[in-house]
Amino acid sequence: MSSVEIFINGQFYPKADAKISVYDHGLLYGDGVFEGMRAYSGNVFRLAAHLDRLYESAKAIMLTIPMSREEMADAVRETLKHNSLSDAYIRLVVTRGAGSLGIDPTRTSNPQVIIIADHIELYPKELYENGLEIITAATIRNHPAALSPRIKSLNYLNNVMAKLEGKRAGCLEALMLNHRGEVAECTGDNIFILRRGKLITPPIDAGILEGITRNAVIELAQAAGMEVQEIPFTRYDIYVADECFLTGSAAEVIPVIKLDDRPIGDGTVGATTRQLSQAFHELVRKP
Ligand code: PXG
Repeated sequence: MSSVEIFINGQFYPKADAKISVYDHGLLYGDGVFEGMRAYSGNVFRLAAHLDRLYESAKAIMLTIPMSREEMADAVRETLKHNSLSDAYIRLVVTRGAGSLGIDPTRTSNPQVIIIADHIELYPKELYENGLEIITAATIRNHPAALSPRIKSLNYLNNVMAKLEGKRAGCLEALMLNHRGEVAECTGDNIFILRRGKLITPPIDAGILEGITRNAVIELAQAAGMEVQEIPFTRYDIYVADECFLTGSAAEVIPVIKLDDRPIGDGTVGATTRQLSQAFHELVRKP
């Protein structure tokens, strides 16, 4: 694979030389924010929505991003161009910067802006055809009063722990419940179920990340005449659902055929899931 060059604070560095300080609070405390997005045929899918979320996440943690939104959008496109990539996964990271060894974020200087454009394959291709099996993790999603799940922060340890639970149970993704025991989302993907012809997904106040893929799929479903409900539900509703799928920038739309060893519907990929997945792939390639 050709060598990737990484954007750090306005300059490009070969992957092996792309480094930041070990005193950076992003490393020491997970103090920073990030975005994961995709480019299709040279266009970054919903770049403006990703930048809205990035700047809002930063505002929520009182981190001032040292670039305007326009400069950031240009930097993202420049990173793709610099690496001659038209279909890619883009990871944008803003850390609090290097400081003292104490937590105090006011003693840091120079937030670091890092943009990586590379390829990602989250799940093997056959799982998009055959569907994923997931389990419910015992680790719950962050309590919204502790750290809002709406902030896409570098502090992903609760999702990492849930992912590990999934892996140890032989699953590539895990379902996370919220502090009320309702379905929230998976470790890096939002969740949808289809039941009696209605598409259902947890509301934002269930304590989830407002996924950009989620929002695109809701729009596609509504445009296709489906009824979409953003309402709280529990695992029971997944056990008795007709179909289930996950959405995310990295995962795109991936079917789920089993939760906690119970087949969902007839245990195969459903027609609506296929329809929405296809509609999503058409949407992202629209100029
Ligand atoms: N929920 C969470 C907790 C996420 O981190 C999504 C939903 C989907 O959001 P978008 O906007 O992408 O539709 C995410 C984002 C990974 C990985 O390796 C996944 C994400 C971010 C970083 C890494 O699985 N997903």
